[in-house]
Amino acid sequence: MKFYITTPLYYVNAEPHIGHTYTTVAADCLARFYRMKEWDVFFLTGTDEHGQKIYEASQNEGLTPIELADRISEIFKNMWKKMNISYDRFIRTTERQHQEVVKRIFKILLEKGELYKGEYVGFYCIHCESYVDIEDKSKPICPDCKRPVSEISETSYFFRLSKYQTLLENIIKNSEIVKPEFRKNEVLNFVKSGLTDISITRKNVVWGIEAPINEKYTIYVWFDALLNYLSGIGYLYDEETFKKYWPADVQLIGKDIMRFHHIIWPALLLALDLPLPKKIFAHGWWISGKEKMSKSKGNVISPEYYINEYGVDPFRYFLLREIPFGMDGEFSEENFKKRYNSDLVNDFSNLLNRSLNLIEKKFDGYIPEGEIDERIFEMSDEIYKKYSERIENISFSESIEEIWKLVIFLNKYLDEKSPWKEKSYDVEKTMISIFYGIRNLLIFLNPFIPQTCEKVAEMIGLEKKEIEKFENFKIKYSGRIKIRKREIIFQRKK
Ligand code: ME8
Repeated sequence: MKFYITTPLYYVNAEPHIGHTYTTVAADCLARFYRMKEWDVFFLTGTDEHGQKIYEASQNEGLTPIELADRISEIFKNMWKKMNISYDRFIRTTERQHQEVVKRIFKILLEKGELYKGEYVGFYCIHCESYVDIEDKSKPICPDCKRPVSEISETSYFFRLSKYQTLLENIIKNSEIVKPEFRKNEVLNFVKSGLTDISITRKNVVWGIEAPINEKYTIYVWFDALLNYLSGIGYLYDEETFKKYWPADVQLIGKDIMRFHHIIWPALLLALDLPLPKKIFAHGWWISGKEKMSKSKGNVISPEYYINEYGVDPFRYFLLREIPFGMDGEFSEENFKKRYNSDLVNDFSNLLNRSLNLIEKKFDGYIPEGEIDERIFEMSDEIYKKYSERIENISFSESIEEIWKLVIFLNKYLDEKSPWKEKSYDVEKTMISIFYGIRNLLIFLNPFIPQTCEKVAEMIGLEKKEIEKFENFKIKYSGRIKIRKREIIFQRKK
């Protein structure tokens, strides 16, 4: 089985913020989940580097566009390294190979009659890199970001988007392509309201891929950027890889870029006679101070603070646990701290401390051998089924809730059996069962908080590879296992 997952390509006009880390951590969690099922996974992310917006940002910083792109794409890569993002490829739209693919696709579409030359008269929002309809022409403001827009009147090549209206309507209605489900109507209504052909070349934008024709045009940045999902896995130059992974299984995006992904993108694929992605999931926004986070509003929360103050894994955990994936959520330190102290410190870290402490005191650090309470395995089995279902449905928070049933069970089990009391009985059985319960937790939580799981595995005397496959949660070890060292994984924050 294969699993191809993508994130949007982030613009290089600004450094990564919490919103970018959100989509990327979510994609990473899915990629890790499917790798643990031993599927052949390809995880693509990268940066979107052309267009007016980047050009202007570079001018403001006194750099050339490629200098800015080099600098910011490096910052994205470093951030992903810090956050343990296990991408298979980081694509930059300024790469030669990607540019060649975009040019070839342009030519193919031109030859197929999917493109035609016309005149574009209308408005353009540089911030959204989007052609926009303006209600009040005396005050030309972008309907989405509310910034002033510029008027354009120029010849251009158009893509016949309108031709796909009925086909798209049927596809959206009858497939899983628009996710979550509650977004379907919104997209359908937009399609039904009428699609117009879109201009995909620009005359006066210098920072873009040159159109492969005898006139001087650059290619519209969204046409260029969307095609990364094809060029990133070898379309038109490595057919074997492309055949292996296309169509994409899950494409993650924020709800801000749904129209590009749920309408223009499938139409381009239809025009190229390519199969459509299985799911394009639009998640909600992190809000800060009641508004969507963005650099220009000055309400951007930097991931660095949370990584330094709490650690990478608590940050990953919070992003995926706090809010159901399709919904918006307020990002605040207060909420973060609450979640951190209750789930990671009280429930998880305390379970580890109490258990390892006992094993050390009562058994000299050796995991006792003997009978295991079968409920641990029965429960793990059931949890794994539900957890898998939920994660396959891209419901991260709900899937963690399932895993947490085991955390709660183990804490309760420990309380009930009270192996620290003088007169407790079944101490061996209790502790060996707790050990296997913890082992299974590490397996289940591995896609979410990989660094922590690896560290705890090492602490309890296991190898990293033993928690890297879901199959392993059924295994019972033979031979003695000794705890290696003990440390407090998560410290309470005041
Ligand atoms: O749109 N909350 O790039 P971009 C949640 N280059 N997610 C957020 C967010 C927030 N407040 N802010 C940003 C582009 N995101 C194009 C994409 S794809 C071919 C081209 C995330 O840098 C979310 O995934 O503006 C959103 O869709 C993406 O960052 C936009 O990143």
